Amino acid sequence: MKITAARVIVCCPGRNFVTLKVETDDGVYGLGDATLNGREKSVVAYLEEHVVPALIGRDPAQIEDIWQYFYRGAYWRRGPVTMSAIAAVDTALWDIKGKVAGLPLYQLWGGKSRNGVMVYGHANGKDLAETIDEVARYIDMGYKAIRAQSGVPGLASTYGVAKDRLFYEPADAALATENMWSTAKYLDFCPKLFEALRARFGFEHHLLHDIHHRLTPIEAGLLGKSLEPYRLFWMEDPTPAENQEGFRLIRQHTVTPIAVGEVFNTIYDAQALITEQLIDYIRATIVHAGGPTHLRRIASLADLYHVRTGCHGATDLSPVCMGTALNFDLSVPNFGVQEYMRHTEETDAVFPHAYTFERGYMYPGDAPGHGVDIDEKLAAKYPYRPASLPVNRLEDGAMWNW
Ligand code: EZ4
Ligand code: CO
Repeated sequence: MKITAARVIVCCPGRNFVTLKVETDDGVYGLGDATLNGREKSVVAYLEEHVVPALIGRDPAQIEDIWQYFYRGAYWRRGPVTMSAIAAVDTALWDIKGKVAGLPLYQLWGGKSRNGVMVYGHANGKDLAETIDEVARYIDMGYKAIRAQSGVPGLASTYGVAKDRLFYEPADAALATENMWSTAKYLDFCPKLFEALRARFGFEHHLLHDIHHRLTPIEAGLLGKSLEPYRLFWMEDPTPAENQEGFRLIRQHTVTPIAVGEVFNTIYDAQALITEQLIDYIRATIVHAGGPTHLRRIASLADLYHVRTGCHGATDLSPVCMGTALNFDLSVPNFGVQEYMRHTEETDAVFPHAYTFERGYMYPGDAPGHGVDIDEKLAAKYPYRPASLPVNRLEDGAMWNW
């Protein structure tokens, strides 16, 4: 069997997606997600200029060798653009292997370690009262785990508060929107939010919260400590993780569990965090961390240190990524939870998929491969639209982390 063609498909059914389609001489094809929010075209160029020409003629069954070829062989290792491109190839090759075998990917990865994949949804509101109502709505929809984000009094806007009820898309303008941030206002408000949520709903549901890289380690220690009575499932990205040692300081001060890694692209980004048990959940996912081949390696390392998986699953990760992640989640022994932000109807129509949601759990389905396809005719009706993630400034105008 040989790879005869590989094409990059860019479409925007509500938001931009980059998809790699790898075709073979016996008619089987595989799909991989290559979407990098706000930087889509750089991955398209990397794939088209540097990856696709080297793929043609290779045996698609040689997944590990092809992964190593594009990782080691590039000389310039790692980075989100390179690793998203490698992930797309890797995902497409696993998809082909599954289709050839007639098996869903979780079967190739050792079978089911659980019956279903617990997912968390995003409840968010412009203020405390609206956020409480939204959490109630997610409980009604059957979710067992719910992330709560709220507008902060005194801040015009913040991360995680959607304009639309069920869908959240932060990449809103061709040139980045500027937001304003105040750590003091946030630290004052955040514990009040979770106090109110536990007072109203009790402790039956898992509650999660995303800090989105906005605190210093010592501030994160303080917040984690003040949230302890409300027993969060996790606090996410308390501080930027380039400095992995910074998490030692957070750990000295709080037992609120920590999840990190949605922006990671290799195992080295999490090496100290995992081996020193500085985090509880690793959020790296298929598309930005080198595909299933590399993510499974990260999960194996994490398993040695009691770190569980909590794959990123925002709307900018395409259904192809979601279907692959669900196969990974079902099979991996140290799974924790899977993020699930619903895609729009337009996106779901462009990417017909086997996965389903039922009472707080998701199931990848039993279609061979990852179980997600693309309707190319429909995709062509939604051309690419430039969109960037926002940036953040402090009240004095200094740049901050968004
Ligand atoms: O801001 O995926 O936990 N989820 C998140 C996301 C990220 C976006 C960035 O593209 O932090 O909402
Ligand atoms: Co996040």
